[in-house]
Amino acid sequence: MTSIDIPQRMDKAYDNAKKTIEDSEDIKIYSHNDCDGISAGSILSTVLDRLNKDHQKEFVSLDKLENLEIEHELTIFSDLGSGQEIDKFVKSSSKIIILDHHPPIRDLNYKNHVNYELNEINPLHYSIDGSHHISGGGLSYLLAKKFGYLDLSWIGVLAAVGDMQNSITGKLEGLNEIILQDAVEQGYVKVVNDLSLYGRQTRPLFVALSYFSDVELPITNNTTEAIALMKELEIERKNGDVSKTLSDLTNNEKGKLFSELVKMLSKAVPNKYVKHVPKLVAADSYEFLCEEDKTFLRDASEFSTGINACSRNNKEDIALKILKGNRIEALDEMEVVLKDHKTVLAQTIHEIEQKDLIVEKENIQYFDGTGIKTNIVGTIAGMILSQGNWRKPMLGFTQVSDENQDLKISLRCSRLLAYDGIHFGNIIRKIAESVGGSGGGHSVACGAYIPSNKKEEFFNRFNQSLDGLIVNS
Ligand SMILES: [Mn+2]
Repeated sequence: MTSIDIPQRMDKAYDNAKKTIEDSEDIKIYSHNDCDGISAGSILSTVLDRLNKDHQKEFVSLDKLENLEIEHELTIFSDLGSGQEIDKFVKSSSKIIILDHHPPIRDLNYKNHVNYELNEINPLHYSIDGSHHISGGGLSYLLAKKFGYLDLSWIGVLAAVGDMQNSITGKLEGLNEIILQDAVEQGYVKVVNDLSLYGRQTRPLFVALSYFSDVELPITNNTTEAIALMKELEIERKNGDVSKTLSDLTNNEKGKLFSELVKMLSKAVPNKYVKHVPKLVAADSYEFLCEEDKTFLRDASEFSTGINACSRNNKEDIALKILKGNRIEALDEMEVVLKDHKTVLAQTIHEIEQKDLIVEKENIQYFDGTGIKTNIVGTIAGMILSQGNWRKPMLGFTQVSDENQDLKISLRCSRLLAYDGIHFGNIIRKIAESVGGSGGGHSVACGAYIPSNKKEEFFNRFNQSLDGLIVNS
């Protein structure tokens, strides 16, 4: 049982939002076009479907929100809106609901001068952590809950995982616990404390092990070593003809693997990181009990990859159909998108390796990703980390678009650096702003936009700013 409560004033804001929705007929949802935002949009759209409310929905990137026209009676923003100057777009007759967990530019006492109806629900207004304690999808679920739709709670769990809200502690915490508790009580989700390896349901275990990249181990990028490790621990590689996945292991086997990984890691990391090692190896995972066993939909983390693949290829409609329950043609479509997405990622990584594009400085490493789409450069940075030096963050840059010469920069790093107290989201924001750009994000995954002629300056400043923080041997 969780002892977390929604702050009273926030709860009241939800009551008001419910009433506004009940009183409105012509509704538009703008939601962010990432896994969290698509989950949020699907929850809201499902609520409106059930209320027989006509509505339109659009998934947008943050920059597209700059020139918006608000024409509908009620506009709901989810997983975005708090950072935007909504006043510029509205009429006095507009009704606006914002459900966002990003840093807000307005506070609770904000008075708009257009006199429109604004109900902005943001956890940061109540000193609740918006990076780890509630996601955009979670905020949308809490609204659905006001209508009694507790069956949508699993999507709130998916949104939080897709938003990496559990990435530091390996658990869902804060208001996320309320959502998780609903999902567990309703029978939609099972929490499994498990090894922290990606691909629990679908990836052969020896492959999952070879992707371990927070620290470079003998098994990293080496399936032969991974297979040898399993043999040594007497863990069978196959079930009949099929490779075992993490979800096939007995608790005893998981225990042996956990101990061995902790041992290997403790030997491989500098002393100051040793205390953080167990957190690298174990974490809660979330299983969707209504999904078929051994499919990527069964595990929250793998499911979120499917949604992300759709979002990065502008196929939000497919993701939306899946989230609304279509498991027939939408699932086939998503599998195709996912497969193509993985092919593109593998090709791109191969190219970066072939061309030897990773540049290493004292405290950082980066690659020129010119030609890579802006929305996958972060994923690539995360995957390529295992080719570089895990002690340093990996950054990649690419041009924003043919029309816009600015650079999009993405950063990924080992979770050990975050456990050690480094928050790269804050650092990248500061450095980007110092060269006339903008940035932010999580401690282990973040990004920035900067003018292209400031590239050298940006990387130099970034490198310098980490003096003394990075173990760079
Ligand atoms: Mn979000």
